[in-house]
Amino acid sequence: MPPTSLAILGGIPVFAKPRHVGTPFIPPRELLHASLDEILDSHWLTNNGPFVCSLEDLLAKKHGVTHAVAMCNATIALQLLIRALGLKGEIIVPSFTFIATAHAATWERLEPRFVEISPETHCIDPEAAAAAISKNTAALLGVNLWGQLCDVTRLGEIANDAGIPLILDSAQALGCKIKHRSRDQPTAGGAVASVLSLHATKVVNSLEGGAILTNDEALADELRRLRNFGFAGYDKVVSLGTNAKLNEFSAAFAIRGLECLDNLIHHNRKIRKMYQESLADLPGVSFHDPPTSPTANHRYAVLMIDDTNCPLSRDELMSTLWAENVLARRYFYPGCHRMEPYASLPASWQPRLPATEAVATSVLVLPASSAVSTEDVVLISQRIRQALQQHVDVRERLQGSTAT
Ligand code: T4K
Repeated sequence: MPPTSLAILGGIPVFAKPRHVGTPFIPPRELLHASLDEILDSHWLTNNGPFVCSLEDLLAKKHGVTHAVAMCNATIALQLLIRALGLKGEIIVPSFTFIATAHAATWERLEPRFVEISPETHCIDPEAAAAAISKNTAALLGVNLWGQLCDVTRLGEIANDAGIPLILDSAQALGCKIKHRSRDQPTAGGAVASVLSLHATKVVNSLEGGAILTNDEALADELRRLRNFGFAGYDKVVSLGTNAKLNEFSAAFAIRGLECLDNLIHHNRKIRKMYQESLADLPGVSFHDPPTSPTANHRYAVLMIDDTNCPLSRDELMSTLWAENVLARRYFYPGCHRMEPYASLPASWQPRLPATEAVATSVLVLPASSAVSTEDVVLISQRIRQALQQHVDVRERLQGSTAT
């Protein structure tokens, strides 16, 4: 069937309901209902209940670590990790990441030093990180972006040489196996801890939630105290703490999701491959496909639009897709260093990050995840192709709509 006219040119949107980049995965309802009944019958709703403990066991096993500490979300988890490690001064972090990475550090009164990413992986460039280390550097904070790993081995070596810990924002990388080491094994390589997100948009979710993975028992104990007001037993408060607990229903939701993880990853791979193959011949369009770790979760489908070769700019293509109810996103534009409060810091502080800025102006994240079907991918790909073919009309219409 020939495709109908593009919605931006007056046609009917290809989807009646929006296709999001992050529609949550909902585990089978009968299983959720059974878990909910169990929780309600037990009258144990939060405070380190049996579902939270089971989730922690599952996450630790899945990631090959000895401890997983569940948290209310990944942002607070990062903050508590920074606090538990007693970090002070500067922290080296990529600018191309969700703003939570930088905010968590800043909230804990660290100064983020933004460094470049590798254009091939979109993850922190280890040599840029090494070059940024100074006497004030407290830690390296790598980010495992798009459900795959940054160069943990090289970053671990750099951190060891500098005598500082490597910690990882693994919010997007549930399922990815990372080498972890304890603080008393400084030459072992790997990260001291990594932080997962179980936010609704992640490959598996607990509505809101997160967890810290580590092989460091003392660190895990400290994190458990910090998330529970500093309690080390009934009536015994040994330090400052906060409330960063995960509730039982969230934990049950994530457990039911983890039971489906292999199928979800299989689906994600298929969706990504379909996008990649169906868009391969389009001028100025490439699919971000770095060499991935065998445990990558493939949650994100990321297009790169090269404005110099593509008949439409990234933003023009995005507007065209939004008219079709395809809500593609330009994550993480324009880069953390260009967002507040970092953009208003003195000029002497402002980093030069040309690779980051080039990537941030090229990325277009397409709807993926369990809620996107293979038929959806065919339709979305067709619309992208059609938009580029009709670029003259599309641009004229977009310019007209901004002029009015
Ligand atoms: N570090 C990194 C590298 C991260 O990516 C994140 C989170 C964090 C740290 C912090 O983790 P948490 O503290 O959240 O555990 C979303 C998520 O809110 C955020 O968790 C995620 N990264 C980020 C990449 O994406 P937005 O601003 O894009 O949210 P929003 O509301 O626009 O939703 C995203 C998409 O999902 C849209 O297409 C709509 C759709 N959606 C969303 C929700 C919440 C649904 O269809 N249903 C839903 O319930 O940040």
